[in-house]
This record gives sequence, C-alpha cells and structure tokens, in this order.
Amino acid sequence: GHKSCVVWFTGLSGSGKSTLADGVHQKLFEMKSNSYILDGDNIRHGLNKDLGFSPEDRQENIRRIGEVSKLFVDNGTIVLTAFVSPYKADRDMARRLVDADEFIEIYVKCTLQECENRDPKGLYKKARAGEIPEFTGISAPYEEPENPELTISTDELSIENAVEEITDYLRKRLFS
Ligand code: GGZ
Repeated sequence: GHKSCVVWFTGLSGSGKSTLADGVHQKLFEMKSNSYILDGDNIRHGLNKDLGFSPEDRQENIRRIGEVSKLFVDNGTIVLTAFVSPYKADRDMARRLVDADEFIEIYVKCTLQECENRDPKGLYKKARAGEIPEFTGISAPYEEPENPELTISTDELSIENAVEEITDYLRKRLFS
C-alpha cells in the first residue's frame, strides 16, 4: 500500500502541467497504485462549467477542486491536479483542506516566452489580440509559488526526465 495525497501542479497555460500529470499517472499505474487526474477536461467541462476566469471564479474553481481532491484522498487515492491556479492564496486554501503531509505542490516552471512559442491551442495569440480577456501571463497575474515541494523547469528538462524526477520524489514520500 501507499499513502494518499494531492499532487498539485501549478503553472502557466502551456507550461506542461497536464502532460506531466499524464506521465506520472502512467508511472503510478505501472507501480499498481491508485491515482486519478483532475484537469480542465473533467472539471471545467462538468462540475465547474458555471465558472469563468475572473479572480472570484478562479478562486471558486480551486476551492471546489480542493474539496473534491480531499474526497479522493479520504478514499486512499493519489490525486493529480493540473490547473493554472495562479493565486497563492487559493493554492494555500487547497493545501489547508488536507493534512500537512498530504499536499505536494509542484511548480511547473516555464518562461512566458516559451509557453507563447508553444501555444498549442493558439490561446496566447488570441489573448495578445485581445480576444481572451484576463488571460494568465498576458492580462492576468500568475503568482509564483514561494515554497513548492518541487519545481520542475520544463524549458530545461525533457518530459521523460521531468516525469522521472516527480515519480522518484513521490516514491520516496509515499511508498517508504
Ligand atoms: C488562463 C485560460 C483562460 C484565461 C481559457 N486564463 O492551456 P489550457 O487552456 O488548457 O489551460 C488554460 C485553462 C485554465 O483553466 P484552469 O481551470 O486551469 O484555470 S484556473 O486555475 O486559473 O482557474 C487555458 C484555458 O483554460 N483558458 N481562458 N483567461 N487560461
């Protein structure tokens, strides 16, 4: 068996949160552990489809995700969350919902320049053109984590190496 926890990925759009969460999920599956990904696909399109991107709506988005994560932790699951979560106060609120050793914040660090170069969904281009208001990094803030459990620089590491580093960390924290 293993301990359960919330693995909270935070970072700019296009920084690689979902890609890393997917990779870690795959590794954990191979280790026969019980993990689950919460991301925009299953949360913003469902439970939180009433929410937009104002500071208030982002706060409520993160609050609900934190509460859902807590339920999964109660169930013994390793929850991987992949949301921009740009406000420090909101991330800290999510952290306080579970025991101190059950929240692992991972800062998926990538320069705005590189995220904009990647622009996989063309959102930065639209944001620059003024077509998406309050876009994180362009017209809305991103508050960097001050004391994350891990910082992963995706503009320096390969996806494979980044996934390995996170998995190694979790192995030590959860399986020893
Ligand atoms: C930031 C936005 C916005 C605005 C739509 N600002 O690359 P993506 O597409 O898949 O990731 C972004 C996602 C952010 O949703 P989150 O729930 O993670 O945000 S938060 O934690 O701040 O509540 C992006 C897309 O939705 N998107 N409009 N204005 N990202």
